[in-house]
Amino acid sequence: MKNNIGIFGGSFDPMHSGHIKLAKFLVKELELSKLIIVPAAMSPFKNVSHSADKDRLEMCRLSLPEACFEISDFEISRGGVSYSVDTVSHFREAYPQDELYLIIGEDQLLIFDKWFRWKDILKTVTLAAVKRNDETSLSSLEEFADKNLRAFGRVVLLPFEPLEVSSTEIRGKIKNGESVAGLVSPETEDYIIKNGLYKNEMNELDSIILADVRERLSDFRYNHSLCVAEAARKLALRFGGDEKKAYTAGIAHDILKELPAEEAEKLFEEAGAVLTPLEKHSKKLWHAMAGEIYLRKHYPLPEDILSAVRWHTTGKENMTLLEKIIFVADFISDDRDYNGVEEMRERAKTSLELAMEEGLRFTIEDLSRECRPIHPDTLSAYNQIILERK
Ligand code: DGI
Ligand code: FE
Ligand code: FE
Repeated sequence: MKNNIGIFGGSFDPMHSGHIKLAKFLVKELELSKLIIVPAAMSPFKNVSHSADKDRLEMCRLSLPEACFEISDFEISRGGVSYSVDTVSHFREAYPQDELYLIIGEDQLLIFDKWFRWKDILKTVTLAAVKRNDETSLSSLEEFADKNLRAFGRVVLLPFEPLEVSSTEIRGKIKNGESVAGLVSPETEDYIIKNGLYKNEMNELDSIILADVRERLSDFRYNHSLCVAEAARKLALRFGGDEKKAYTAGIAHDILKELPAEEAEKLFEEAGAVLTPLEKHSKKLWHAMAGEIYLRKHYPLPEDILSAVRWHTTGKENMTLLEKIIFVADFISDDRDYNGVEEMRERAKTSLELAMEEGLRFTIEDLSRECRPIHPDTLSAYNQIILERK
């Protein structure tokens, strides 16, 4: 006997009541013996995925436990971004005799002839487009399918009343500590809370800056930036600072660490920045100065974040809490493994000043041993801490 089988892809991050309602509707409407849910693989560096693959799969299972639903890790285990044509071919091989339906939204139907190898998709499966009950009339979609698609395969349109709920909304609520009862299955809600998913969601600006950092830095330094951000967030929590600002500053602090010297010079010139002879000589200091100029030019960041980036390498007199947090986070982040890092982490548990003192001494000793100049701001920061030490 020929069975009807549906293929329903998406990021499902997380699967919500709207997906569940649609999945159940599809089983009934298309008389499916099985609906295969295929969570998509996400590009790790674009930061579009908010929870781990295994969590998205598990939340799908928790949302649709009935036997007629199958949760497939096909796209996730292939890795990379999959083309639908590969996914439908895979299921066609698995079910050579059955009627396969690929579920898409009406917005996708209207651009379906732009999909990669769309004619092959139509050859392989029936397209089932879910249509909202709104202005776009069913007949105009039918007309579109007739004119552009049906010469190549079967297309059915399914009018459906969607729920007003989105994964973005759910992630936002979790992040703000609000309840998502009713928006996801109760089991999914438990799972989200138990595993702390979406709690520390990155905001939009952070993910844009992080993508920029990713492009500009080696894997090693990109990872360092993430570690500093995380360390800064924890320090902010410990010492009453702004966790979000600390995280953003951490991500951004070394953004220009690998910028070629000529480009840094151009930035200084453009911004009218005048460097002292010592600063001109010590190129290692440039990334903090250039970083501030670059970030100010490209992102709407508040002054306190910009200045935390500006002073993260030398420090200075009268540092703000956020400046101290970034300075110390740079020394104690998880990726650091120099001699004495453990003692530094211990110091940072009791006081930022204690850790700064040690970090500054470490830098001053190191530089003088190597006969390199010490920036006056580094000395001012150190002296102030020593003089004010209780
Ligand atoms: O960017 P990171 O490697 O994460 O760390 P950072 O921004 O603290 O940079 C460390 C480098 O900067 C290191 O090579 C020493 C140098 N540095 C820090 N303070 C001074 C300094 N160089 C000079 N000449 N004078 C300073 O006061
Ligand atoms: Fe740095
Ligand atoms: Fe750093």
